[in-house]
Amino acid sequence: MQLTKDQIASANGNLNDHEADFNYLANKLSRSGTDVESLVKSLADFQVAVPSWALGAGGTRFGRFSFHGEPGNLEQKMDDVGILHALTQTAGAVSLHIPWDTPQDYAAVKQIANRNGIVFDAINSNTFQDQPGSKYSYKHGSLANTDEAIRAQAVQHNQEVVRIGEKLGSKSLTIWLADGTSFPGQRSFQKALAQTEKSCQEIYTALPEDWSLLIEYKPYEPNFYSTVIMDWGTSFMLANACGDRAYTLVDLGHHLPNTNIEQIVATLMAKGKLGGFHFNDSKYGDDDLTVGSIKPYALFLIFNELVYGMRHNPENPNLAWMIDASHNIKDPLEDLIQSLEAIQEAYAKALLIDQIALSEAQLNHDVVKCQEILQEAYRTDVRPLLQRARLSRGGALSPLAAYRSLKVRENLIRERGMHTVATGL
Ligand code: LRH
Ligand code: MN
Repeated sequence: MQLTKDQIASANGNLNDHEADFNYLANKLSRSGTDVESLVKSLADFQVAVPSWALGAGGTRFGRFSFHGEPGNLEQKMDDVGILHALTQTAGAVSLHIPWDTPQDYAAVKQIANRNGIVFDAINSNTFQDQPGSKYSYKHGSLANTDEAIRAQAVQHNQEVVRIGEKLGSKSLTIWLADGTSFPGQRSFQKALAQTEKSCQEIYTALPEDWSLLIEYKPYEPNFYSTVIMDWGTSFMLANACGDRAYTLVDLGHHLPNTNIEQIVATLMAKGKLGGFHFNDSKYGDDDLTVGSIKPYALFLIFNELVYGMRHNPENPNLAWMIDASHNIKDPLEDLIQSLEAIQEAYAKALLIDQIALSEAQLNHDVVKCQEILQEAYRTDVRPLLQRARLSRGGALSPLAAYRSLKVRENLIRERGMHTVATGL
């Protein structure tokens, strides 16, 4: 299924209300010196990669409730990303996970990507599950395993994933390791870290010169006592041990409760080692919930550091913006539409922060004014700006309303049937 610009324009209907809301906001923002046109362009240019593993219903060990009309293969997943991009005009990339999404027909997959205006962002390896026919098991770890042959198998898998990514045009490899322990005494922390560092260096040195390595950290799950790459500091250390094109990837759900993630972001950008994000939200653990559904203010504060960093840390690379979510009860496409909207909203509000006034208030230790400057931006309803950015690229005034009025899910079920199951989590 594909959505045409005409279908979306008809779903948009009359734009008078949008015009009125936009003009009111644009006048208000222009009065305080905001360049509204360039802000709208920044939003329109901001593209987020959709995770290929989150286009079907997710689940937990307690159960999985199917969502009908799921994509049954990579080609259908690409079509679904195309639908998201047609509606939101901000989902112009996909992040694949191997072997869940190993292309069978590269030409067909690339043709669908081109047709939908989608590029291939970071590609993900998987050494947290055993593959049918694989010689060794990753039950006791992969890149950190005590057994050299198992580490070699895991390094080889990562190199194979890079070769797949090269054929598609990806330029970065994301490594997330489940490696760790569930009981004290189960492993030597130092040996596990040393072996992980050596394995990452082997993968890094085999990377094509124009590729980067993104090292994702996580404090726990599926191991519940220790994880080798447990926090930003360990990932940062490993990235430095690898080289200039190795960076830390921040998954918002991979932090212990009340962690100050915006400070981690500022620290990594200051050191030029922030490589990218997995956006989601969480209340307790790695809940992989809709972005901005639990802690929207925290997301805003993170984007404040990102906007500052993008202006003051030229040594930091262009960031890989990706979503990493799991949809246990919502329609996956509606959930992703909400996440894309929340990311755009946080970015727009952060762009409204008067950074000069903020620096001055910080210098004067005017703590109250610092908060007022942040919250003035946060309290601004920026949705007319997001709408304008989408409309400027032929997108939907309200992607969710258009998704429903165009009966996309019903059409997908008619095309694919009730029982297709998407690969992934
Ligand atoms: C681990 C993780 C990682 C992916 C997986 C699907 O929790 O965030 O990014 O490989 O989810
Ligand atoms: Mn992740």
